[in-house]
Amino acid sequence: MPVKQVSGRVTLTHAKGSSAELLLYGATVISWKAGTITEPQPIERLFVSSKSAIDGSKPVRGGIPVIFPCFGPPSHPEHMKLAQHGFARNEVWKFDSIVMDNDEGVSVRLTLEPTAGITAKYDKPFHLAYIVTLAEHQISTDLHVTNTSTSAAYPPDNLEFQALFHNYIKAPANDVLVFPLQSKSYFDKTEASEEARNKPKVETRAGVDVRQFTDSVYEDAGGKYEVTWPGGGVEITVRELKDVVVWNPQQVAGVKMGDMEDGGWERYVCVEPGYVRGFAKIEPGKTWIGQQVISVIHHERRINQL
Ligand code: TA6
Repeated sequence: MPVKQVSGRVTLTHAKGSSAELLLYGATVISWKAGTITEPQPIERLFVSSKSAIDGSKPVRGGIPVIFPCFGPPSHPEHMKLAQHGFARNEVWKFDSIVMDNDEGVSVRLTLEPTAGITAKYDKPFHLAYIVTLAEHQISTDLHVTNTSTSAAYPPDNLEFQALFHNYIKAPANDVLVFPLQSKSYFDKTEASEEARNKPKVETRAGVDVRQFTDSVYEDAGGKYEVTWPGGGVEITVRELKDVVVWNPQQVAGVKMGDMEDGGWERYVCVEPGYVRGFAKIEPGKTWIGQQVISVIHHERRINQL
């Protein structure tokens, strides 16, 4: 049964053995298992903390949380009643349809529309559709944001938002390299002062490691990333998601997170494609689509050793 729905969970199974599982809560992918050409046995590719809530009581600490309409603490006037990272990751989405179900891939569509709870803190008209597609060696997630305003006012009733896929990639964190980010401009959120956090830096490393507490927001980062470690890795390619965040709390910040399993920071790196510097804007009736494709890397690629 390539698509199964059981009590708020959707499971996708590909004919070649890969699988994915997502919660209707937050449309959060909580598992993606895939093998490689040389090692075809599917293995878990995402990290979910064993202390994470997955009962809908709070956002999942792991998997692929969907971030909308704001990234981080809200800064846009229309977002000021929202929690960090917006509401998409902690609302229950509707299962809309099976989009594809063949040897090429298994794909499902979830939707989210304003509820009374959302409208109480965010009164802009919107429609979200989230399409998750599983293939033999890759998973893709597409977020469609539609401005459903029917206003003919001038200036137009634009929808202004940020969006990001908060990927927790399962990896030996201290052996990870993320590239190519060299020469890209980034903002270092680990800096102590707000002034320093808002001052752009330039990445000098060919491969970015997360052996220290890392929380870097790369702007206009190129849209194709490799996350590698000895013996493994994934590649992420995107559409419309011009920025990318690299985050690992290490122990210094990880121990302060109540839902982070002991030493969890050693077992993942977050590489998060998004539109998070500035705001995407769509006019009434228009739709914006942000897409990522995460593919397993079949043959080890290491641009430099640690
Ligand atoms: O994407 C990195 C980040 O913004 C970090 O600053 C850290 O806050 C992380 O997200 C997790 O945020 P959360 O709200 O899920 O605890």
